[in-house]
Amino acid sequence: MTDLTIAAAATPLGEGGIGVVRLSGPDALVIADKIFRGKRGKLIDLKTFRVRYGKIVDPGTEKMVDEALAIVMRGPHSYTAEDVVELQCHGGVVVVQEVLSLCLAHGAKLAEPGEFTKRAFLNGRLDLSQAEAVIDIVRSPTRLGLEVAVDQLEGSLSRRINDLQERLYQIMVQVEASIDFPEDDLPDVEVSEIEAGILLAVKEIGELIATADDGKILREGLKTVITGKPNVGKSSLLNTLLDENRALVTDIPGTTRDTIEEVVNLRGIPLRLIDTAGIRESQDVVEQLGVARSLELLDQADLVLHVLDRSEPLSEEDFEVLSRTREARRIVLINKVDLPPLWNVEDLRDIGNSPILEMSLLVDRGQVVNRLADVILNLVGSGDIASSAGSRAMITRTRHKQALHQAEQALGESLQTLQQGLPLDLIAVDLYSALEYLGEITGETVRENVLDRIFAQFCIGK
Ligand SMILES: Nc1nc2c(ncn2[C@@H]2O[C@H](COP(=O)(O)OP(=O)(O)OP(=O)(O)O)[C@@H](O)[C@H]2O)c(=O)[nH]1
Ligand SMILES: [Mg+2]
Repeated sequence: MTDLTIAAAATPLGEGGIGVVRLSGPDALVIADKIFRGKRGKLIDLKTFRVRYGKIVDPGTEKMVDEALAIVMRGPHSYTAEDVVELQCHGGVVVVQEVLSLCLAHGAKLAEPGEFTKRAFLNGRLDLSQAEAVIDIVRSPTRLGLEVAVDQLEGSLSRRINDLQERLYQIMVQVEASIDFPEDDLPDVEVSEIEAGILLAVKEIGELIATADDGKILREGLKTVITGKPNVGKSSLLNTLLDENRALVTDIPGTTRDTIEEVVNLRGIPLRLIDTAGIRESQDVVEQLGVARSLELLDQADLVLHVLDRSEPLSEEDFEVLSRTREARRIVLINKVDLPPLWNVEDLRDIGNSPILEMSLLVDRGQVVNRLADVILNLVGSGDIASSAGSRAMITRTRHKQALHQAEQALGESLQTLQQGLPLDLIAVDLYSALEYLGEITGETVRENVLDRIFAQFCIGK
């Protein structure tokens, strides 16, 4: 527990119904009492989970700053497990800042990003995967993403990890018992029992890792880059999927020069759609920059939507981009089929097994969205993200996935040691590191710099 009391605005700075300033720490009530004048006495005398109406004043002059409600939540039953006071004032930029300044002037320290949640973790109220779920809840781009994050906050992942750890501990106990009494060689039954236990753990870790692709998509969205040469209909596609005229569409090739990014909710899957400048050789400096950026984005895409125009001859630019995205998860969209065709699907090269969709963004916009949604949902993740989310623990972060991979590897090594009949001390070492890697997920064994990185992603006041 720390002896510093922190304060921050818990609501975004802007106009709103209410604005909340939150205090947490041993002096939360004392500091609040310095600036809050309750109608019926001091907050320090108030029971936990009670609300009091009153005024916020500058104690030097007793001048009123705002009227407010004060909520008292005493530790350990509070968000941070410390004493917490939330001051609900009117939701305005200046008034919230004034109330916060008063808290800071009377003994509180300005909270760092994520510091409230970090305290909840350090005080043992949440484990690390649950603390991470808090920020995922705040940021979740769709309802499905929210469901997965809420499950994680509820401990779905923690329980799986704790369960795995518990069983590995038991194996460890068996192994260590036999190290302590080396004269009694381990009977064969016990060796095969240990082996079976480790194999089962490896299998379960593998199952968790297998959810990582879907999990990442639900948490972060699918980075979807729309590419193709100029004038094929890329911006028309963006507008169609968004159902609004977000990007400029003209019949002049080279209309889009900068990238445009928008999030679309496609049956629960968040697509981070990026419309890019059409790719071609250009003398125009601005357009060249746009093309360079398009190419860069192509390399980072989770999904590429390559648009082609069937009413214009295929060109080297078409083929260049097709060959560049050969390895990518890609859908080839043949547009403008309402116009007389100048080529056929057979004329395409470097298509691999990318699905092909023929369409007209001018004539059947409504159908395009549905057909494209079917193809995308088939192509990404497990193909059935929507129904698998919420029904099981999912891995949504690279950090968790890496820790699981490392645990898997350590267990793999312990199996080899076992199969080669090497001394059991060696297995103990591998089991121990597998346990440590699993502990990184829940935060048992995580290093301080990793913690700092995690909480730095939060906003101030969370
Ligand atoms: N006939 C026909 N015209 C279309 C279709 N889709 C788009 N267009 C037209 O094609 C032109 C170019 O469309 P955009 O969406 O601006 O193309 P773009 O690929 O974004 O072009 P750049 O930004 O220049 O790279 C516009 O005049 C659109 O109205 C289609 O299916 N059929
Ligand atoms: Mg465009």
